[in-house]
Amino acid sequence: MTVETFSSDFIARLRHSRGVDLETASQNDLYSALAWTVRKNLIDRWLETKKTQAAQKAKVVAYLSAEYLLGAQLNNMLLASGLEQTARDAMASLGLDFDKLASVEVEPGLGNGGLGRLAACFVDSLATLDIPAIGYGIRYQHGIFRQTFVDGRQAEQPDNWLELGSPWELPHPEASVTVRFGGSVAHATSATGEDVATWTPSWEVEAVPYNYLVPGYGTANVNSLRLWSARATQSFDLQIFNSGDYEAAVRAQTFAENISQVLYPEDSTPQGKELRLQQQYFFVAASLRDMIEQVGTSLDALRTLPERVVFQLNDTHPVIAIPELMRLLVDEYSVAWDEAWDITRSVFNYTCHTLLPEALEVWPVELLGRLLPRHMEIIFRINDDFIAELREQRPHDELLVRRMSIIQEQPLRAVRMAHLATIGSTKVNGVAALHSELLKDKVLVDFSNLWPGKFTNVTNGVTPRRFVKLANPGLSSLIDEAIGTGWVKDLSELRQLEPLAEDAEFRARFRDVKYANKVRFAKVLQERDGIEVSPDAIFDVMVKRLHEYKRQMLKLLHVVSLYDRVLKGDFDPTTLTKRVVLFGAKAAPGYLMAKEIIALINAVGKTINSDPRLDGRLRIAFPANYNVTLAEKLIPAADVSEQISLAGKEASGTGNMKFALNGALTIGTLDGANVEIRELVGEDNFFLFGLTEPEVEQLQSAGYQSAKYYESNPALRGAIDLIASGAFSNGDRSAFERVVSDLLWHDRFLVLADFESYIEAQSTLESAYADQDAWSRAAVLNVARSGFFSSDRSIRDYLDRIWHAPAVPLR
Ligand code: GPW
Repeated sequence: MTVETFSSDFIARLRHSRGVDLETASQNDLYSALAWTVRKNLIDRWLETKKTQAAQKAKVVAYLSAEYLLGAQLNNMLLASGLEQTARDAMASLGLDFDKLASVEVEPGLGNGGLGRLAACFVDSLATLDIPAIGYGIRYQHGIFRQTFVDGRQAEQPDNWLELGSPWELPHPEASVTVRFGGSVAHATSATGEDVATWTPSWEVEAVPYNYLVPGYGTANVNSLRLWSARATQSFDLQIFNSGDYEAAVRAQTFAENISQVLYPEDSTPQGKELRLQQQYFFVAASLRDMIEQVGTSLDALRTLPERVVFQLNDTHPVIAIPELMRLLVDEYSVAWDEAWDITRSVFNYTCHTLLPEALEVWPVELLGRLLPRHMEIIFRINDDFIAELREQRPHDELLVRRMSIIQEQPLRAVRMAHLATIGSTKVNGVAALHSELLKDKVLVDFSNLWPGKFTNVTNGVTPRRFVKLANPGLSSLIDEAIGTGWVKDLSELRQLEPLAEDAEFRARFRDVKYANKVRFAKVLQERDGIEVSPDAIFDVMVKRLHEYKRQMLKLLHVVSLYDRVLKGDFDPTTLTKRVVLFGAKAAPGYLMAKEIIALINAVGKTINSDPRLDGRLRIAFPANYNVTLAEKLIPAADVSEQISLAGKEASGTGNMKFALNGALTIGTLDGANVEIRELVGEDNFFLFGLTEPEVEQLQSAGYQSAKYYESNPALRGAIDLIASGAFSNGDRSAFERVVSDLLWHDRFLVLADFESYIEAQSTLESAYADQDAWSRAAVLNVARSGFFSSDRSIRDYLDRIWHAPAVPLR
């Protein structure tokens, strides 16, 4: 495509779809036309992909995820279509500023954090590897909230990403699927003596599919993401309307459409709200129906399901799919229960993403039984069969039965979704080596004893397209020059950079790229947030959801203790290496402690940033509303990556991988994928600190008392006392009382126990940074040795260990 055809397509699109010309177009008109022009160039590939995959009856990977944190679309679509330069030149030829237009896009933030971003990386890699795959999820009208700070405290604004329409989606209301809820179940016995259940639901909604293109990189393949949007059904409306109650009919519409209104903003802590269960069943029921219809609903076709599709459950959020498939097979298609169960178990696999007990989803039997009465019965039967089998294999162990039952009795009768997922799946995987071990040995130990072969690991990964090629063009060019361009599709090729770590000239160029990225980010921060940072400082970065187990408090105590020592005249601040501590973090709106910590970070920032005694050598920068768009600018600029969760709590982490791939050095604990990062990059190129997971266990079972660490470590005591003194709250000693007393009397995540070790590692880091050439060598080695963390590799592992779905390349 030439610049001229691009331009004329663009103008035509502006006129014919938006009804405006160049002179009258708004920024949104221009952005939309630009997006449409780019999209047009991927549609033929997309249609060809669908045709080829259908013709071959290839096995399809159906990824079921309640979240997709996609990030901006235009940049990725341009990369996939190879049109970036053409589009830029075309806009320039029309006198338009490409970058300004691109910045009109509001990223689809249909996820909370790591789990949702992982799903987005996975669909990217599946497409790139030519795997027939579809991502299923929910088209939330409002994605993750927009965060602002009011007097340093988090305030939430609704995300309105659809306000001006999205040019990337293709709605298909004619292909809607009806999803039913509530009502009651009647039972009868068939002529052959089988139980026949008839579910009479009490209400229903329509699920409208919206398709999104998921283009592979360096391939013609373009897969689909299908997100469902809720709409009131005609009959539902009509029923009420005929009764003459017009207002009720309109209200019913609102009620139905509520289902896909908003993403629940809790990350790793389910709230157990009824609407959330409605969302889960809504998208899962529509997706199963969609998939099954593609395979066929005759008995013969249904029996081929395991060869035609594999469903991957992204955590327990879509696990209601297991009883739903049983219901479809048994109740709607008259498959015998045992055969249906064999089919069901062979098509599902479950990925667990946590170790925190409070993150394990449970649904009260009362709620689930009211919303989905037939599913509740099916779950009970699955459980009865499972327990009968268990009692046969492990007689006289009723405690084991209670531990493993899908139904928990205390403190509330509820369905343990992780147990249902494990029982109903072929494979269960964790998301990093350590996490998968802990899953097997702790969280799901009874199940791994019963079915050792069921458990496996697939270490997470990130897409090198978005997080290196697009986000870090400077580094990408440098790599291209050194080893060619093959790394974007085969990230293990980065290994070829290793010898260049010894090349002083290469290191200097690598340093120049990092510096330029810091300058670029400083500019973004200035324009976006009015925050000033100097590119000459160490960029020390901690970006992730605010959660106590991730320990933003530990990072903050480091800063406060430095400040405290300066105040006490312990050392001369001019000897400090200039450092900007960058935070980015959203707190779940109902997570009060997390919000207190945000307020404290901002309060400390306000004080130290304006204290002349620090001479600008230590600053905190906390831009609000950290999202994928900001990450793409921030990560390439980072010198230091903070991965400081308590060992045994972070399942994997994926930000850690993005930083290493962009040449930041990690300071971290032996948690999640940090363990593998350190093994690969080498212990000399990683700043390790903190207790190990077994040490954490030991300390906690011996009776951890955080106050002892406070008593015995003067630097720690100084930092905590300074916070408690009101130094960051205009003398108000009570302002951060909750945070302080929690640290002193609870400290569930052993912040105080790891403080000393952390401070030591930070001082080692600071000395290391002083030798810029040695630092660059370590940074180059981080890049060269992190190719393993491509999500392409994760997907190959899923294919080998779990999915067994062959690639279907286009001719
Ligand atoms: F609790 N993760 C997340 F396991 O982002 F469901 N949200 C969640 O709700 C959960 C996990 C859940 C994250 C993990 O915390 C992180 O360690 C991991 O890297 C990521 O999922 C992707 O596997």
